[in-house]
Amino acid sequence: MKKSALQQARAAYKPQLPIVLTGGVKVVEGEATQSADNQEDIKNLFPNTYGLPEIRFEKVPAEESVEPINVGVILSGGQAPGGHNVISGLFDGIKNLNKKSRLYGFLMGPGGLVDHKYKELTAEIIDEYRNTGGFDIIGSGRTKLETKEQFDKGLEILKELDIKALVIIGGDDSNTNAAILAEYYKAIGAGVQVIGVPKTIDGDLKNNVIETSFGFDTATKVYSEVIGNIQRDCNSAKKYWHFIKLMGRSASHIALECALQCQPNVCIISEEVETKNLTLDQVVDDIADAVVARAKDGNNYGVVLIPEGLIEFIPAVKALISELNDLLAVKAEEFAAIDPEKQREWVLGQLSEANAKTYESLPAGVARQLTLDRDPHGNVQVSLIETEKLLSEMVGKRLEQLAAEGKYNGKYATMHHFFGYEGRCADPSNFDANYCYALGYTAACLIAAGKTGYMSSLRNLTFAPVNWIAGGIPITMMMNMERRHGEMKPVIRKALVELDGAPFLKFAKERNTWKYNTCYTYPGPIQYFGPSEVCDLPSLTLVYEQKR
Ligand code: FBP
Repeated sequence: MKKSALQQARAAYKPQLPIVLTGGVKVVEGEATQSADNQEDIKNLFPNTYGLPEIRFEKVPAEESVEPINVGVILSGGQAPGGHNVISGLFDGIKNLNKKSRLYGFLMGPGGLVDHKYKELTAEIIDEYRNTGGFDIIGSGRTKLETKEQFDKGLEILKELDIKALVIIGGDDSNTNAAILAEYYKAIGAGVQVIGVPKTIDGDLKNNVIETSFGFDTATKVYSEVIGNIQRDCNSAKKYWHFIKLMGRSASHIALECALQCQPNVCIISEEVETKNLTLDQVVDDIADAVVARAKDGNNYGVVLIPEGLIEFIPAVKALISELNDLLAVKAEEFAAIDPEKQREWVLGQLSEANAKTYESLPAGVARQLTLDRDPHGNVQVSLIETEKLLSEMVGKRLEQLAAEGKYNGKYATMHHFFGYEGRCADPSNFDANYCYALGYTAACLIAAGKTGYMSSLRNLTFAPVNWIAGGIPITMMMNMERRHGEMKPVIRKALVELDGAPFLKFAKERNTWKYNTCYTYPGPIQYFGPSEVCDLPSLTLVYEQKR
């Protein structure tokens, strides 16, 4: 692989480990835990891994004779900056236990375990990927691990390679499956531990014990850089309204973080739209209000941030998606057999009156997207819906009406952007490089401590990495029951933006000033070398959440 100058220099970066992980560790157990909700149901479904205590590591002198251990690792779901550092931290962690320990990577996601596709990750391979973005060391995939056949098939290869522990690096759905796998292997006495690592740029795998998921920091810095650049361009030419859709399937954490970093004119937060029961027209009116007010001051330009999940949070659309999910769960084959030209009509005939009305009111392309292409976890593929165009066109129509009523006489020219994929494989920021390496190293310590059904955890993340607290959180602690594919299932509860949380309150306090004035900030590119106050900044979301 030909390496860029930055890649070569960055390869030498030494992630900082929490001080507690720099020798041997001892396990300190906390209180027994409970699931986030539906305790009885979760307890019944996870009899062997429910109620485990939270654990934290304390530093002790390094042990001398630990047996070598073979470990497997899987990257699951969407890419997130820092995955390679999780794997290098895990590798160094198990080699530190015993040089003869071996690490096997299953290829292209959970499917690699089921299909027995793997490669051994040697020191030479690992060294090629330290501090780099991407998941290309072993690839990733979205195969859902859920059936006993898959688990048993996986166990065959784990036994063949004498693997005693499997680390699943994934988001909420993948870690849910990690918990189910851990429970199953424990129940049948398979002798394989399963450890999860919290990954996703979306930032929605967090709670009061998992402070953030890895990749969020880097991805939002990449998006904020380009949003800042667009703002400066727009403030120079003063002739376009830029509609920027930002990735983040459900939660609006990415949009909120970018808004805090860049101070755009408008940023929509899906969770607020849902809570206030807003219609699409009301969202459009809010943006049109900014366009009209700024035009009065001669400012026919601005920037609007739109979270990609918005469409699903508009209450009427949410109700529609929920009915479509149930419908397609039972009639998927019937739907697939229908001539695509007639599918719209068929769907309209199946829906309740209210949902049929919503379905009919949506542009045909958006409505169609809602009936198609669920990912293997049943999620609507919102990144394929062009919400930024939908909104800018609706705002244009509203402005025409206002102009006809003599209430607007500005110019309205638009540009559209979608920032998502370009942030998912960036070289990890110092924060993510350190966090990921420590997550991987902590996973090795959890394995050495014989734990299963735990998620690797680092806390105190706004402090310097040496002060981070390392440990493990039982995955069942984050679970509740939710309706999926028409059935109640145990899942990790997704963390949405909290409207009474510090990051949103900060945004809500400032947003009207940003809306009518031009208060853009320009974060610039991620810095890997230079002063700590520039290179080591955590996300503003974390800073406000942990304000001390
Ligand atoms: P994960 O939840 O697996 O981390 O994926 C997040 C994400 O990047 C979403 O923000 C986005 O909607 C989705 O993946 C896109 O999926 P795909 O990579 O399959 O196009």
